[in-house]
Order: sequence, then structure tokens, then C-alpha cells
Amino acid sequence: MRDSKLILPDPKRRRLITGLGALGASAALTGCDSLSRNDRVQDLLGATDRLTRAAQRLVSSRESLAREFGERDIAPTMRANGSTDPSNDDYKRHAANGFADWRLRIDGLVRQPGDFSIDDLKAMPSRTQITRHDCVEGWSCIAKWTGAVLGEVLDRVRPTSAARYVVFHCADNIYGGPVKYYESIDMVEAYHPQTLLAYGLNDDRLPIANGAPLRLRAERQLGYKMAKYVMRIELVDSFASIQGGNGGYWEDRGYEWWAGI
Ligand SMILES: Nc1nc2c(c(=O)[nH]1)N[C@H]1C(S)=C(S)[C@@H](COP(=O)(O)O)O[C@H]1N2
Ligand SMILES: [Mo]
Repeated sequence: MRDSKLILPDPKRRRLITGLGALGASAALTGCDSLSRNDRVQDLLGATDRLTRAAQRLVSSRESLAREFGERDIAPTMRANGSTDPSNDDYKRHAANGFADWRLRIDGLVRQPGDFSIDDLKAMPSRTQITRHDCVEGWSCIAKWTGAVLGEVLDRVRPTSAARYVVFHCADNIYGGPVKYYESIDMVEAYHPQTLLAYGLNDDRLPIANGAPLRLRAERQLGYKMAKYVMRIELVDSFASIQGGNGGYWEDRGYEWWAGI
């Protein structure tokens, strides 16, 4: 991977942190915290700059759980970011009939590729968790997520031993452009117990703004890793054939692939 990059300071993140003032007011209205008031996130972003990935592993195990919160910590609304209402015809058709004939395709390096409806996913082992979403742009928001445990879903399609990464192909043409959002995580993150394919938010159906009908929750990662509007999951051994080859829409535009917090 690109581990060597992680020991260099990342001026991009610093620029993002200094541009926070304007975000504070709108974040307060939604019950979300801006990063300027969130010392822990600020510390962590700084820490990621300084530590190598190997050193980070010594202080936070890949198996450790993300912090979970209580009902009273939940923000009145989960702030939405990036694409919030995909405008392409295929997605709009699915949305118009409540995603009744939408299917999640899972293929690539698996022995049993499959197509799953939301009801199929709801019948699989699930988890509900109240967690804090941290966006690299400088805000955090606590919400309650419900979904199928990704590891359990992957067991159904039986990944081959060659599978190293899980790639999420999304429905939305980001910023109305030609490219659809895509993201990826590794197998360790995919099989983490808090990694979900979420169909529920705050005891309700996942709204379109937050990724309906299905979005990834990978709670120990920054927000951009958590693909919304997931249409297809592909297991791969490398990103070489996926768009710019860096494993994600934002990664192909300079963000780090490793976004652990
Ligand atoms: N498909 C898709 N997934 C996406 C994005 C997007 O634009 N399109 N934005 C990412 C970013 S930067 C963040 S912070 C979160 C926002 O999730 P939310 O809208 O539920 O807050 O989704 C991530 N996943
Ligand atoms: Mo984000």
C-alpha cells in the first residue's frame, strides 16, 4: 500500500482544519460538533500525521471497538454530506418504488456471487450501535445505526483466499459529474464486529440523504470511507483496475486510503 506516505505531514488536513469557523454555526443547529470544539478529533488528526501506520497499530489494535454512546447523545438529525440526493434515473426509479426491486450485488473474488434484497439483508445477523461520525472536513455527529453485520454477509458469498479488499460501488454521480462514488476497506475492517451494511438510522429507515437503501458503517474510519447508496460490493486483490487505482473516489484525489481514527 502507500504506507510510506503516512510518515509525511499532510498539509491538506491542516488546511481543512483551519477552514472550520464557517461550519460551526450550521453544525450547532443540527446537534453535531464542529471539529474546532472537538479536541479529541483534532488530536487524532495530528497524531495520524506524526505516526507511522506501524506505530499506530501498537497503540490501537485493529480489533478494538469504536466508542459507543447513549440514547441521549444522539443528535436531533444526522447531518448529511457529499451526495444527498442522487439524480440519475436508475437510482430515482428505485427510490420511487421504495427500493422494492433494488438488489445488492456481491461478486469478484468470491465462490458464490449473489444478489440480496433489503429484506434478505434484514434477515441476516444485525447490530445496532450509537457512534460518532467524524468527517475530515471538520464536523462530528452522533447517530444510531442498524444494519447487517458485513462479515456475516460476506460469509454468505464465501470470499476466496485471494480477496484482500472490499470495494463499494455506489449509485451517485458525485457532484453530478461522470464518476460514481466508490470506496474500499480491507478484510480486517470488513470483518470487524461494528462494520455494518446499514439500512436503519435512529430507529427509522435510512433516509436518502444518508445513503438509502444501504450504506457502509466502518466506525473506526473517517466519514469518506463510509460509502452511501451501495449498489455493488466487489472483492478484489488490488485496486489497479478501479478508477484511478488508489481505492476510492477521494483517494484518487489525494486523500489517504488509510483513514483510521
Ligand atoms: N456514495 C457516497 N458515499 C459517501 C459520500 C458521497 O458523496 N457519496 N460522502 C462521504 C463523506 S465525505 C461523508 S462525511 C459521509 C457522509 O455521510 P452522511 O451524509 O450520512 O453524513 O458519507 C461518505 N460517503
Ligand atoms: Mo466527509
